[in-house]
Amino acid sequence: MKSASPVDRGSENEAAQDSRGQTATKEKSMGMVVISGSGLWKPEEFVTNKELVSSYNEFASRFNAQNADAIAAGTLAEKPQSSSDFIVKASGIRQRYTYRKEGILDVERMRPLLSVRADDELSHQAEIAVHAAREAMEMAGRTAKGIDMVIVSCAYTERAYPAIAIEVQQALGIEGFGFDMLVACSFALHRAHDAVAVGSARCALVINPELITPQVNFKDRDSHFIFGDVSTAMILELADTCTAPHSYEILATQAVTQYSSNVRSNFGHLSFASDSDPFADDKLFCQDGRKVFREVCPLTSEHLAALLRNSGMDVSDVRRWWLHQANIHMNQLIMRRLLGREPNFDEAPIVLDEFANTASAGSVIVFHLYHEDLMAGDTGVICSFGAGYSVGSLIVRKR
Ligand code: CO8
Repeated sequence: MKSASPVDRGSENEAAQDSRGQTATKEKSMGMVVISGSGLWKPEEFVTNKELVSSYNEFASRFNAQNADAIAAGTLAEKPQSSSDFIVKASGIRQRYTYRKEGILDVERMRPLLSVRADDELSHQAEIAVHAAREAMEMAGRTAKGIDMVIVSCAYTERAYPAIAIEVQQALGIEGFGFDMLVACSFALHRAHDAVAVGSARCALVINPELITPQVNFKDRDSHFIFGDVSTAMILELADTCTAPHSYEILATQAVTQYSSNVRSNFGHLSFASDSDPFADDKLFCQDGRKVFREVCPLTSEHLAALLRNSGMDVSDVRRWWLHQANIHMNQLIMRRLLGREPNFDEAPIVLDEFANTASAGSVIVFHLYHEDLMAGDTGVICSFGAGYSVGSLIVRKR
């Protein structure tokens, strides 16, 4: 399904729609919404490719030895060895931050060891959300009093309810309302933008507390290296109220979704009733990486081309591309399709080597780390893409 997320600001707007039904809206001055702050929290602990591969290979060797007869009889597949060189070459990833490293490299465990927190303690995910939120609030010069909407958007929330966003709201002393969304950052930024634009919120805090390593299958050679943990945040408010030193007008937003099971986790509340194993492999991150690569790159580059076209802009008008950090070849291919040449780091920064894929947080990480050098009037694009499939983007201009 393809859907558009137009923003209607009355006669001051210029909205354009292309043949695929994607809509971008270019705003002029009235009710202009800005990004006024961003925050990034990363764990102290990280796992290098070398550590990860060494642990996986030991696990695979033990598995193969323990199941030698079945493997020889052809009833069980041998576990192949992983390689650091392959990981760097295929993905650009050299390490990943881990909220808890303990347990991940333990061949008898192969998953992080997290404590169970009591119901009256701050949850793991709310804790990392608060870290990133505080930095974004500081950058925007906003206290809790000035914020009235909190959105937590990420690949997983650690429980169904109460919403992590509401817990964060309480921890920070924010009045108003909050909710969780299981989708990439741009979709949450769109919701925040629209709420501030129409006045249902004055100032929104959007947080991406990505605790992904607990859902990674570290026994699967094809995907054990892809994800890392991190937390990011952004503040959105009206340009009129913004006093931040670095702020960005949101000129246009656009979103598209297209159903696919090629990135999937079957983890969910039905496991209890369906008598299926809640810890089976299909309840962890699963993907057909080649198909994802083949299908998401054209979807994203066409989406971005349409966004610019519908906004009356050209790719050459964009000073910086803050793209989701999925895989270095995906990011390069998307940019090549747009620019007709290789992008350089200054145009489209990459942080995969340090952070790996951090789902909804990836494009916010690159924005946070690489925006202060832009000059007033410079234009950039924030774009997230991935599971769903879902692609969302925003055109922003430095004030
Ligand atoms: N070590 C050594 N060899 C390996 C390894 C390994 N670890 N893994 C695979 N190989 C082998 C394969 O078996 C294959 O061997 P052969 O040629 O003999 O069959 C060979 O290497 C090549 O394998 P592939 O063709 O599979 O390798 P690719 O070059 O396609 O790279 C990737 C694999 C890196 C997985 C690549 O396909 C990829 O990155 N695809 C895109 C995946 C992606 O981006 N997925 C995420 C999208 S969604 C998202 O980012 C948002 C968050 C989603 C929410 C979920 C959060 C948890």
